[in-house]
Amino acid sequence: MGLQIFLDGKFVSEEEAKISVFDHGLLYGDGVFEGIRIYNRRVFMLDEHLERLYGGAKVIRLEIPLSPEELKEKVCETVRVNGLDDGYVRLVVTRGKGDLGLSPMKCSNPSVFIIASTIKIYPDEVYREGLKVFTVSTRRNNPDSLSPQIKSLNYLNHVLAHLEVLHAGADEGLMLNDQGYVTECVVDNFFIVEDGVVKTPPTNAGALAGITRKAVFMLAPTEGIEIKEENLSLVECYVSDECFLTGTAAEIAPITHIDERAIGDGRPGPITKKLMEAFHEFRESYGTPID
Ligand code: PXG
Repeated sequence: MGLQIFLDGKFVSEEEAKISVFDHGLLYGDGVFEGIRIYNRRVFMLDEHLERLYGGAKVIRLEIPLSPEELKEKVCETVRVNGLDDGYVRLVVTRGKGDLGLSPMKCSNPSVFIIASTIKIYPDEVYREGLKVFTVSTRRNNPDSLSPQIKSLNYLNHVLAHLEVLHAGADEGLMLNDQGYVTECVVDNFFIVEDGVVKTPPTNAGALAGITRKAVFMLAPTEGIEIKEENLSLVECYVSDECFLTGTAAEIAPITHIDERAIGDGRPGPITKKLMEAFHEFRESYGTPID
């Protein structure tokens, strides 16, 4: 049996899960989304994901037709219906069907769909050996043009960056802002370790307020590790002691090379490993049980 997809109030098969060609999510990338992990029959940090989703929707004046409580239940139900103990949920709210003009006011019914599936994760060796990252020439959206805080369906900035990463044969990309400071990776947040202190760019430098990033901010103090937000230059990253990235799909993964420079001794560092271990315990127990 194929996937059961929640679409606008009911569960339908993959074949039946269709959206109109007049949906402004498709015509203009007008909508918001979340990617969420399921660990051990729990939806990991679901409240935090919903807070970000409703926040982004508010900014673009998109009224989600379900309350956060209702949506929470629908996410859990979609996971249950698909019989998943571990997996990945894609939650999407589009502006809905309108006419060919830009106006969202002509779209009266936003669409909500939820896909619960499995996830292709990096092979184990990535976590043992680390990733190679390449600085892309595509700059992160200027927050005055499109706030990186809105996890919108408009991902061309990242698609362009990802094409560069593929061309370079790297694992992930590093994106700079208009001032030349590091913001984040293409679909992950970015961290360095300098003299025992974990540092990551502030969200107002152009980084998404990632949920896994937030988990690192929760875990670091309990591990006795100092963590702070700071603008980072590329040079500072090249000479840092350790680097890692965080994201829903990647979790916490070590970065061992940036632009062909080995970070530290070119091996995953001790603080990165400590945080990875802490995260492994955290992910199993933290979250909303699906039943
Ligand atoms: N930055 C950007 C720009 C992202 O899109 C993250 C950071 C990490 O945030 P979380 O909340 O996941 O810790 C993201 C994550 C995927 C996928 O399949 C992930 C994202 C977007 C598209 C696909 O992993 N966003």
